[in-house]
Amino acid sequence: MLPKAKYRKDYKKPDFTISDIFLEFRLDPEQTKVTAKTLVHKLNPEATSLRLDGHSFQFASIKLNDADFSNYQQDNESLTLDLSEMSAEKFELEIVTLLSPAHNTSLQGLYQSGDALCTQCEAEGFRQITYMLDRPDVLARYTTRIIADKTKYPFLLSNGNRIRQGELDNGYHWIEWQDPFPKPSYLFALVAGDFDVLRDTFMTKSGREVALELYVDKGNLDRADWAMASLKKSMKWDEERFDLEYDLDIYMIVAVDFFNMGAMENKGLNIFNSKFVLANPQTATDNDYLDVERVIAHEYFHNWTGNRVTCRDWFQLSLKEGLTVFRDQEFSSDTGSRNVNRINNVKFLRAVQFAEDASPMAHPIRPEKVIEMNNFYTVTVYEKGAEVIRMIHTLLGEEKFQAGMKLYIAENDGTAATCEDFVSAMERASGVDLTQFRRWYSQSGTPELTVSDEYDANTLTYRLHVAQMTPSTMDQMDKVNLHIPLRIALYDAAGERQPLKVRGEELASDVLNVTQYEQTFEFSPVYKQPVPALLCEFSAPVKLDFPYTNAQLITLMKFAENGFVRWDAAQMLFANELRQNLQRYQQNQELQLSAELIQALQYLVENYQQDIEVTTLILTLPKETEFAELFKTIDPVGIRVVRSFMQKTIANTLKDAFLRLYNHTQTETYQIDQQSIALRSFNNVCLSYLAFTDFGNTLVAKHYTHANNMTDTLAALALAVQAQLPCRDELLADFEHKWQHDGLVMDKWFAIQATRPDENVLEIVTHLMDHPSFNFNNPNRLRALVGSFCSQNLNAFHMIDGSGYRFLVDILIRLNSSNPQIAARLVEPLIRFARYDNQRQTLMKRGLERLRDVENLSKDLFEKIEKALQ
Ligand code: B3K
Ligand code: ZN
Repeated sequence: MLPKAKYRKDYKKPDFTISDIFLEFRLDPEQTKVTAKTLVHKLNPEATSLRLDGHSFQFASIKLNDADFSNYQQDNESLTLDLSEMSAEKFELEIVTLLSPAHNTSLQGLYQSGDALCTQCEAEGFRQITYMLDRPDVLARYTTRIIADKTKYPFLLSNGNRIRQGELDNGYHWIEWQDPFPKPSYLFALVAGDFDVLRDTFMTKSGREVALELYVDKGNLDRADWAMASLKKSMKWDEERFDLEYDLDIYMIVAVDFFNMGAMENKGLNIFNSKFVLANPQTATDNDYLDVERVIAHEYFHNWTGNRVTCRDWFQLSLKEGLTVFRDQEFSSDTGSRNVNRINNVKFLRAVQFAEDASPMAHPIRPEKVIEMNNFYTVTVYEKGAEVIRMIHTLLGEEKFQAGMKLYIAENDGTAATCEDFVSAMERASGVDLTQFRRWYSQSGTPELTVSDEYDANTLTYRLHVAQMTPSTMDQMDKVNLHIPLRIALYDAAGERQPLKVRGEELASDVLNVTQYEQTFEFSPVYKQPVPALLCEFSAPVKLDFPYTNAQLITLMKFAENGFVRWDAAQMLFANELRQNLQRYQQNQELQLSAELIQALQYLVENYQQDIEVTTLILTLPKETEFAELFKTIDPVGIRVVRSFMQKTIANTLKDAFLRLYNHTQTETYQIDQQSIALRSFNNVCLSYLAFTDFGNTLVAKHYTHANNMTDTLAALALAVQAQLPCRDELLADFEHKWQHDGLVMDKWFAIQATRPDENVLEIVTHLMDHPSFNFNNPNRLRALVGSFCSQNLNAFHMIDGSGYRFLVDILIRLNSSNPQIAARLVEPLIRFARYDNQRQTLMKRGLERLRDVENLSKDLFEKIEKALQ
């Protein structure tokens, strides 16, 4: 039987709910016994049957009000109780199930990670533990008793407060936890194991002391401090900016090595992929540090946006994810560099979310139709979702936005809410009409803004003609016009900012409301022909088309007041160069960079001190995958050739300046603060060009040897490989020798190997799957090696002989049964065949057909393959 889709429009309130649940776990990796006692309430007096979700365990028994009960039907994913004889409004169920966590490679439900046992329940993992009304609008109070061998599992953790504990005679002990806050089953968590613990406290602004506990694998305490500091910083920031305070007496974070995603916000007991907890200067790069801080913050912020106010159904996922990403972005921007954060977020959105819109998986931030919910934890729901919240913030301003937040939380605290509840609160608290704006929730795709301008020197009038259009996506043919906030600024040709006036009156806001298919905005007086900065700070997640000349872009890049605008102008310049040269390449003509671009870069490099962060980001040549998004049909070979040409030409033209500044920006001691990170990044971007000059080998090898931190070590190693320098084998071997015991650090090495420009990279990657540090069941290893190869090494994955596709399909066939969630992540590059030439398309489709015919194809893969082959 083919998996069936669920539709948002079919939402129905549950007939029954569960107010209290008492769980007992007798833990054993081979066979864990779970007893679940629930207090069930009938909400719909007409209901005669109760369907509980559950699968992947052994069902042992069921009792209703303490009596054996056999009036039920069981299928692959549920148990349906016939309650036609039951008139009581309220009754108790007791269900016993048997699980084998050691053999649960799906990493959902209860599973083993290293020597520890842990859970992952979002979205629908709780039903792998026991039969349950496993839906987010059923909120229950949880009491959890955990019984386990005391030597193997000295720590037994669950949500809420520890209320009781005791010893048993056979070397076992038990602990009971109670969570005072009703919550949906997806926020349930349990961890058992032996750990090192970092303890601290946080005093909330109302004066409550919260115990903070961070659990890491034994021996890893020297990598835990940064995560703890990040947690305290997040708690403080949320009090200051959002006036939100933590609500339990304890907050625990556990780091585990086997985890499908980044982390999970379970109430009072976050479980993290160790990648987003562990950091010290020897093992983590600056970016790792920032990622740890961001993810710790994100999960903490969920306590209010996600846990206290949760989602009514999974179609509303962006209600908590979009909002929480917006909050973590604001946290990073308030406590670090706003420019760097905005630029990196936009880079990511353009390269990854725009690509999703152009793929078979296109969906609105609030999807209409889902087969496997895990497939919708996407950049669209998360990052575009955050952009939608950011647009509301732009339209309302901080003060009204915060008033909207207050109202939203006051109205929905302790309940399961919808996106509509959020928008409606924002609207009522601010008085701003969001009727048309709501379409962002239901329309998928990347809108395109086509802008042209017109200057009348006689009347001193400047006009911007703006047209909007959202191209059809695979899920949605017809599109409507959206409410798009378009932030602008005007400069003159010398880079001087011009005021925005309409008939002499200065505008109160620099945001234009684009609401129609075509609109003209008129400004006067404007004394000189302006250079418009459009979509400043990326005020909406759209593509912009304006016929800029290179000279105009260079003016903006040099002189715009806003760092984002300067960076964005540079992106357009690079894009123009790439497009022109790709054309030359495809027509067998000689490649060349414009003198204008070279001069502009020269100017930037010489003046780097004006804004070292933005300069670094401008100099960071877009990745092949970023360039690829400029084209409807992607030429992986051409993009590699042209990008590499650009890299080498810039390097060799500006090498003297790069060398001087490289030498000038060396740092001695490693410090992790905004300024030091900025300096290191600049230093490393200089090196990234120098690597492609004739002294590349010497410099890169020296950089590696002298490095006293992972940022520099890794920069050198990656460059040695990318520039194919003679030192690379030695450096690769050195790194391997030093870190082979540590999978997390080795992931960096695997990723560098996977993205090698070498001809025989597939052979290398295939061999590395037998490397002692590789583990097929560990998602981090798979993402580092297989994921990087297929999604980042465009040239090799799309090899015209189809070898890259065959490699991936073979792996996916294995993963289909061991970890379907990861399989469905890794299949992404393959379902995007429509973006390639016919020959590649045929090969890619053949791969997908081979997958489709696999026996017991998971829902996860089925959903994506069906959409792609449709
Ligand atoms: N809410 C979790 C993600 C759960 C993923 C389920 N497949 C992490 C987060 O977004 O904070
Ligand atoms: Zn989240």
